[in-house]
Amino acid sequence: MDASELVEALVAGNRRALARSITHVEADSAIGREVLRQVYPRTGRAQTVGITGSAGAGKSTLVGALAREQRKRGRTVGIVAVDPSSPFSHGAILGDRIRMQDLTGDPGVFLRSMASRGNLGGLSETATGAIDLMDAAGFDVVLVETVGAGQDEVEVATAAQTTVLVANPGGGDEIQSMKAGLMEVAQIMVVNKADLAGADTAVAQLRALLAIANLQSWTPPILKAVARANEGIEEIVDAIDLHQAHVRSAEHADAERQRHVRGQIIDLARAALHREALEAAERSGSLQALVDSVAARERDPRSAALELLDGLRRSWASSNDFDA
Ligand SMILES: Nc1nc2c(ncn2[C@@H]2O[C@H](COP(=O)(O)OP(=O)(O)OP(=O)(O)O)[C@@H](O)[C@H]2O)c(=O)[nH]1
Ligand SMILES: [Mg+2]
Repeated sequence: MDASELVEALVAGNRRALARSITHVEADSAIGREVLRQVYPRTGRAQTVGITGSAGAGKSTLVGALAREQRKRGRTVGIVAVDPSSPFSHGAILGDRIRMQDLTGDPGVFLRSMASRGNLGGLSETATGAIDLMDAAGFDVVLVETVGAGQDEVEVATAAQTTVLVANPGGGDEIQSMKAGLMEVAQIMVVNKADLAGADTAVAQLRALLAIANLQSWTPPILKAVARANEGIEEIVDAIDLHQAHVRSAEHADAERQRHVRGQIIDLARAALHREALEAAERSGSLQALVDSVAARERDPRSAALELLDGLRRSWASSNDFDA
């Protein structure tokens, strides 16, 4: 099937076409790029929700619980689980399959696990693409889970309209080390595992971080949940609905749309630039030469980085086919 046929089929609700399109996007194939181009005008209907937070915070359990609550509310759900390519995540994918087993038999749910493409590909590229495809395929809600590892946390925050940050009690040090900037990219805070001691302390720490964040027109609620026991889930879905109403309200829609799209463009450009730079460096062998020279202390790393960029600019100027 070519791109137009894939788009036509996935918009009509064909699951196989959706799955194939996501595979193309994952591979960053020409068809994948064309499908994304054609599909974009048909997006914007779904609630897109990113679930981020550190490893083991309970994101998958929460995604499962949120999906079940959304199904109770009569909404169809697409789920994108993004795992880093580590041995740890293979276990996680298996665990997720078990946690979400009941969901996979539900025709109103479409679950897709994707591996992030290591350092060559941005999570933002694949996740944003998969979200758009599920949106265009007509799912009412699209949930994206990601293991938040520094940069990726911010990236997934631009992939979805509503980002839920999952923290845990006893994660005090971790919460303290979170940057206020992270507060600015999450619109809902959840202290999961509130059955464990210290949940209120974690809430207070998050509140203190929020107090110094540079917030715009939306103040993130801080909610407690026990995802494993299905507690606090309705409140989270209510909060997601409220935030979605906010971003779609006549008063805020334009500004929110601009904010979201601006972040997406910058993240996608950064990911493309990162990939281009690495590919060009590996192709020309210039990276290895610079590595050797910095390792021998003939150059400093900063000069080497600037030289690498110079080389990249020259290759763009001569090839004239920068096609990100
Ligand atoms: N006590 C308690 N444990 C929970 C709760 N929610 C999830 N867990 C447990 O925490 C562990 C990790 O849960 P996951 O849902 O896999 O967490 P995750 O954030 O998706 O983990 P990774 O994807 O591997 O980063 C599992 O053993 C869950 O059963 C909760 O509310 N309370
Ligand atoms: Mg998980």
